[in-house]
Amino acid sequence: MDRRKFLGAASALPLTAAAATMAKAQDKKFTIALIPGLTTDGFYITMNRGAQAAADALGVELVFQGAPDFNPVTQVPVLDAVIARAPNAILIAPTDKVQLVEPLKKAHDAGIPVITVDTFIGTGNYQTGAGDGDFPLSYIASDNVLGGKIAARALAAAIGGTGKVFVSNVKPGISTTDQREEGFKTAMAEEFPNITVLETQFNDNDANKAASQLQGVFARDADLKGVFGANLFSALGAATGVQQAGQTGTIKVVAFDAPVSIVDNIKTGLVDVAIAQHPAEIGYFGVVSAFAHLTGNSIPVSIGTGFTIMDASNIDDPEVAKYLYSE
Ligand code: T6T
Repeated sequence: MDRRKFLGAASALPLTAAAATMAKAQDKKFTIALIPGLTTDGFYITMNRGAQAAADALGVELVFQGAPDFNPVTQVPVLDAVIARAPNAILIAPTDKVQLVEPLKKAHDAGIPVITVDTFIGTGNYQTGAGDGDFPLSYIASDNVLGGKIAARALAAAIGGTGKVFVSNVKPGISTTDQREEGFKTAMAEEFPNITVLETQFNDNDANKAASQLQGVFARDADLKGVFGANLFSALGAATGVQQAGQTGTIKVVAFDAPVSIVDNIKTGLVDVAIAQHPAEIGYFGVVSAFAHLTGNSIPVSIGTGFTIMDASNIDDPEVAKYLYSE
């Protein structure tokens, strides 16, 4: 065979294989389930929007099914119901690192590929052969340790590098918010020796509880300078607490997440900085990754998505505002 013919034959092979895979993929309409941490959170609503965009582009049926609160007790029955319907793949934001391992193992044992989005189970290092929770194919999310460090630096700048602050957080056991707190405390300890981080307040994802906890901390430490709200409800609640205590602009607020209401909070000076995640991107790449796997392609074991930092100087810029979450 001359060289030209040989090259032609070699390049024809993968093309034929790819065409066959695509034809097969088109014959069969895949169903991919997306199970959020909870259904009524702008973060997951935006993730679903991104997932739907990818599903439309790929001709996939996307099912968004979740619980009304961020809790393994309500998420596991939803997961069981989804497994019973035998989708081709499951994308899930597990609400607890440990408590979702066994329930998700059932999906894996039933031959349903699992990809976790936003949060992880076990250590989050998948496909290593180590631990009970390494079976998901991929983890697609923000770098939450880095996000916590960004929050620490923003809060330190807002309070002039000295004084008392605390973290308003959801509850221990959630990979994302645990990592944000870890990143925040690491950066504070390493980079800001004149800042004291008071005890973390856990609010169970209840903004009202976060608001009263803020007031409780302020009642005990009247020289409180700032708070880091480690997710949407913690941040909104902490900001409300600051407002109710009449401390707008005096107690500085750095918020993780970017619901639409954060715009007003930034403009009135109640919130100094909001760290927006890119949930639409997480959903989009979740569906693309599941589809790639289902059509015989290998996929990365982790995909990191970025942040957009919002403050009074840029919040009116459409290139920034486009990262506000849907409602
Ligand atoms: O911060 C997000 C998400 O990343 C986290 O895992 C849980 O809380 C949110 O959904 C915001 O409410």
